[in-house]
This record gives sequence, structure tokens and C-alpha cells, in this order.
Amino acid sequence: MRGEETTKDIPATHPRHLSLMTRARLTEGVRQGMTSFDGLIAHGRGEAFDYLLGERTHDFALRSIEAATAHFLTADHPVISVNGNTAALVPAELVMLAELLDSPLEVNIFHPSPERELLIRDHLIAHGARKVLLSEKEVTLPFLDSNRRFVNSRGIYRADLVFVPLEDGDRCEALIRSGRKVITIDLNPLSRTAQTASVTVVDNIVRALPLLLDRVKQLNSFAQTSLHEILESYDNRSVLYEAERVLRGEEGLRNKRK
Ligand code: PTJ
Repeated sequence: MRGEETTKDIPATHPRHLSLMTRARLTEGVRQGMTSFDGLIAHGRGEAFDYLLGERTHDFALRSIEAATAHFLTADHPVISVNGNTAALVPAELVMLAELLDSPLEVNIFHPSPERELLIRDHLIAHGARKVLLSEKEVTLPFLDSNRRFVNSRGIYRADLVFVPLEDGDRCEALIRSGRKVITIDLNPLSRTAQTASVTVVDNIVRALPLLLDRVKQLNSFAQTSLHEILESYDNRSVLYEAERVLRGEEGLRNKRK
């Protein structure tokens, strides 16, 4: 495939080195057949929001990370859903989260492709994953028509909490309607997923996931009552409101950007 020039010769001194390297992970994901072409467009949309957010983790995102952690540590059956973008961007971090929570990773993709599902599974295994579930054609989520309705009976189907970063909207609504809690990471606070999820971390997944891992390690020893207190005081609406204000430039919080 053409386009191999995108992964090499990005000088470390380039002012947008991190952003270019992140893009390269996705283009490499496409070359490997793991990430969809649509995934590149989705990333471009994310980049635009990230630019307006100043490409940094805001306090509202830290509050969401705290609440997400409390949800993970109080859930009975948390499951981590992986698509073609997250597999390319943060495979090691997803595997680490699954280890810390002792919960399964489940490949669940929007654009149907059995080949891509297997490539994503193999990529996660290559990064140390012990348990990666695939969808089962006879097991479906209610309230959903897309390919994402196919789930695994030992994974999302029986989960009480599902982590769905970089989601496309419909499934988040379906999961909430069927009584599950949903944690997402989405740079767009106006997206349907962001608006519907139980906890929305408005941040770039490449920054947010390492912070989430740290928080899970820190709060792991907390009593369940303290975790429930965190959840009771958390307000997703106010997080989304604050994120939108930053995007609209109303907070004067935007950083100088490169
Ligand atoms: O692998 P598949 O087939 O499951 O497809 C995955 C994509 C991401 C293509 C699919 O789920 C999709 O089309 O998603 P959407 O509807 O474009 O939504 C993705 C959301 O993630 C958008 O709101 C983006 O702003 C956001 N986003 C993109 N990149 C990042 C991000 N949020 C956080 N970190 C990012 N790096």
C-alpha cells in the first residue's frame, strides 16, 4: 500500500512531533488492516477538538477519570471494548487496564470485517493480552441495528459496565437503555456518546489512558464506601458544560498552540 512515508522521518524536534507520531500509529493500523479508513476521518475530527482544547488534560477530565476509576472498581463485570482506532493508538494501555481490573477485552467494531476483528485480537495478544473476546453472531444487544449489536456472551452481554472509548453513538445509547453503565473517552463533548455515557472523559485517549491507569492503581485499595462517595458527587453534565465552554473560548483557558 502507498503512504509508507508517513511513519518514518518525523524529526523528534518537530514542534508537532507527538501529534504526527499519533497519526502515524493510525496510518500504520490501516496498513496492517486493523484500523478502518473511516478511522482516519474519525481521528481528524478528534484532532480538531483537541486543538481547540489546547491539547492538554483539563481539570474536568481529571474529575471524569476519577469517577471512571470508581466505576471500574465498583463494577461486578467491567468489560473493555476495543475498536480499530483504540487498538492502534493505545494497545499496551488497554491490556494493562484489563490486567488491573481482571476484566476481558472484547473486540467490537462498527464497520463489519471479520478479518479486522482477528487482526485487532492478535495485536492485543502481541501486546500481552491474555483474554480477548470476539463477537458471537447469535448473541445480540437489544436496541441496536449496527454490527456493534453482535457481542460476546462472556463479555459485553453479561457486563454491568462497559468501557467504550472513541464510540459512534448508537451503541452507547443501547447499552444505557439496557441498564448498563458506560464509560467513554471522547474529545467531542457534543457527541451522542459523550452526552449519553455515565462518565465522559473529554480528552485525547493517548493522554487520558495513562492517567486512568495511574488512578486505578492509586484507588485500588480504597474502601467501596469511598468509591461510592466519589460516584455520588460526580456530575457528567457539568463536565460536558465546562468542556464546551473551553471549546467556545468562553473560559480563557485555551493554551498557546503550536
Ligand atoms: O474500528 P471501527 O469499525 O469500530 O470504527 C471506529 C471508529 C472510531 C471509526 C467509529 O467508531 C466511528 O466512526 O466513530 P465516530 O462516530 O467518528 O466517533 C469517534 C469519536 O471519537 C468522535 O467524537 C471523535 O471526536 C473522537 N475521537 C477521535 N479521536 C480521538 C477521539 N477522542 C479521544 N481521543 C482521540 N484520539
